[in-house]
Amino acid sequence: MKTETTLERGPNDPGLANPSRRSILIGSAGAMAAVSLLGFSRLSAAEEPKSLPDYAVWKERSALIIHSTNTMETQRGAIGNGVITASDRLFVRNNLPAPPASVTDNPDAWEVRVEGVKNPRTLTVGELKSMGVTTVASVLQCSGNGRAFFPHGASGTQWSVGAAGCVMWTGVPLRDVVDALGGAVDGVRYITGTGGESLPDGVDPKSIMVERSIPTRALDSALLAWAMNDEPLPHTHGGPLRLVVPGYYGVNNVKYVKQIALTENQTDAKIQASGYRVRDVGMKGSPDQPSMWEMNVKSWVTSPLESGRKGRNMIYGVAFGGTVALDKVEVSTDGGKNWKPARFLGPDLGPFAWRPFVMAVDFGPGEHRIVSKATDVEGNSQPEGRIDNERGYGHNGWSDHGVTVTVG
Ligand SMILES: Nc1nc2c(c(=O)[nH]1)N[C@H]1C(S)=C(S)[C@@H](COP(=O)(O)O)O[C@H]1N2
Ligand SMILES: [Mo]
Repeated sequence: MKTETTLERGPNDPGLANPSRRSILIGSAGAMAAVSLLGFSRLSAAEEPKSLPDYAVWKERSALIIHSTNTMETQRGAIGNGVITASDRLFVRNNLPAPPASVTDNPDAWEVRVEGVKNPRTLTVGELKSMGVTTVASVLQCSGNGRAFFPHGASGTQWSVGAAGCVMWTGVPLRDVVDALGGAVDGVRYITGTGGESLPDGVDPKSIMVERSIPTRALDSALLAWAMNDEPLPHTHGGPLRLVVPGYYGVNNVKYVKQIALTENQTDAKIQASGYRVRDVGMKGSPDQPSMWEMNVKSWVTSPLESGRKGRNMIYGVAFGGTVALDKVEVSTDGGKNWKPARFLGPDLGPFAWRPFVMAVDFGPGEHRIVSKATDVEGNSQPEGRIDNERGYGHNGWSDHGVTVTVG
């Protein structure tokens, strides 16, 4: 049984919208065809890629854990204690092979279709740049960040803490674009963004396309971004243009966005209809289950990780509240029995950004279990445990995210 589980849910399983290890090994002929059409290589654990794929070759290799060609995580020890994640350390997650890198050769020429407004239009990035501009710091985090801590072996990339980063996005507020095109048509409830990957023939597009719907309340903060950390948006992260939805899980931040539609209903693409749905272990995904939209409050320690020193230690970590600003972070060095407030470090870059924190502690010899617990301004705190769910989404329990440090 154990062996079978390992085969089906190995650490290199490419994840939700990707063909699973299971379909590669024992799937139907149709699934086999889909795998080769998509260009995913079949890798066994021994053949796990150790070098950066071409489209992410500019990344800092030693700061990352390479799970697969399409999934790279920031090492916990490389997260640091800064307010902004360096672009070359930011995690990468592609559900589909990225479009060719040449799409960013002339970024201003990239086109996005806008539907569901009184005057639907196709706009170039060059035109968007004349419609308004804003910069926002926000946390980008995969829904499955923390999946590795679920004991049931949730399928998908086994992310620990590093499928997250805090970056500066620059672009036009989506609301400005909607207003410029005459406002929304009546009756719309969702913003539906479509990714610009080209899909192979012979596969039902709905089954693999990255098309996500989010509630129109996100118009308060959503933007169409062409820059990240003050540089043109890299192809790796969705350049030339990406929908950024501050405080929402990664999947809603559609890369290479080619269409934005204000819609009455959610898209029936698989990634929306049954993907990214929170349900009990063993259940299939369906549209009546909660979708991975707003992120919950979360924090984790980034240093020290394995060994501390006798006497004074500085404990560092990061914390964020999703769409709600943070109130406080508390740290415990005895596994959650006693808590002390940590101090925020550096400037507050707004409600969607993460805040590095620090707490000084004096350690005697032995093992110390360090855990952190964040609370937002609405009083939501991280729970101690986890909410088990089939795909291992949204884990913000403080216990699993702790670290055990040895002082010799
Ligand atoms: N077009 C497109 N957008 C996408 C994806 C994708 O595969 N294609 N993956 C999503 C997921 S699941 C995540 S977690 C984030 C990852 O963003 P990053 O690669 O810039 O870190 O992008 C999201 N947007
Ligand atoms: Mo994700």
